[in-house]
Amino acid sequence: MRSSFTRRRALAAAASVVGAGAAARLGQAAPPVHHHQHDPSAHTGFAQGTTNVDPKVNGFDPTRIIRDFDWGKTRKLAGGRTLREWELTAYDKQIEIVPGVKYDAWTFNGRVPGPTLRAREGDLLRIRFVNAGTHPHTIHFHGIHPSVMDGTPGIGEALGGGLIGVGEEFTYEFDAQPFGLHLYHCHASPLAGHIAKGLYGTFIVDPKGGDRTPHDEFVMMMNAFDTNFDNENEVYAVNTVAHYHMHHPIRVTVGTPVRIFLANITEFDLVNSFHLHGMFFKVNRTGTALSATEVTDTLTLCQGERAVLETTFRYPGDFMFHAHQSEFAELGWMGLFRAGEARRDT
Ligand SMILES: [Cu+2]
Repeated sequence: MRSSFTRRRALAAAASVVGAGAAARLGQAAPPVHHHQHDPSAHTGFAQGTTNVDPKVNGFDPTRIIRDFDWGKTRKLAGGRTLREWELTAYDKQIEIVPGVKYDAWTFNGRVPGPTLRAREGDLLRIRFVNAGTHPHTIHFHGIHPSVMDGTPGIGEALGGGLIGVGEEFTYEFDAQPFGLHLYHCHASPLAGHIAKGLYGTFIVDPKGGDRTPHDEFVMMMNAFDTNFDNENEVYAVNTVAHYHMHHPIRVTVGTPVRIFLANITEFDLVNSFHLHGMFFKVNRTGTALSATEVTDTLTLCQGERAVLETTFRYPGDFMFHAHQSEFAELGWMGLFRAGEARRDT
């Protein structure tokens, strides 16, 4: 069944300012209206006066996902090396991406994005992939690895790799290298379709010899949804739920360094971008160096590109972040950081 939630109608809804009215116009049940009299986030266009998707509906909470780093199950191998293991199961699941708008997603472990896998450079990684979905899939990891472990259809199939059929499984095994901010995603054909359905996640390799300096860390996948399958996105977000962090600002502390692992997994639009209000940030493209290459307040990433951003909020209050393509922002890709003063214990 084709969804009636088109880009044109979504934009018209966004322009109407009040989300509850927008939902009604789209023929969806209008969500209850909350008036945030003392909430500075109330002055923010589309998000104003609406509630957002209840995390219980999806079984995952964007506020948790943004800080959820999965280090896997570990054990020491002979010689002292760390083996890190995960299990990723692909299965179909309907998710809610805007209040009242459902999307028939394909997920890793029931989430979009999938778990954020995190390792240290030089670890041995083992990822057991089970295809419990309705189409053949793969997991293609970015990074350095043998070809059979690449998760590309037609490559390494004699050794069990390549396309993994429905009901089949395969265990990917490779070294964690190089350090940086990588992706994993299904590489089955048609590629854009399999990625856009939700089969992706972030894969972080920390540099050997200790962690990066401690920061309050967030993972943000800039993603989008083509709800009527016309190869054009109707909904944009970070980590899936449109406007989620307009309603649930990301709490940060003035003076505490912040690190954002930012990835662009958007299909059907060539570029996406990240703009932060009231602050500048340091940029480290692909996270493969320890020093910044750029200081800016707006970063553009092509499909599949990512960057590590670092900053420290200097003033308390709300600071918006959003795609600098206004259209994407209005269709869901905007949120707020809420910076609070550090607690002073006397
Ligand atoms: Cu797939």
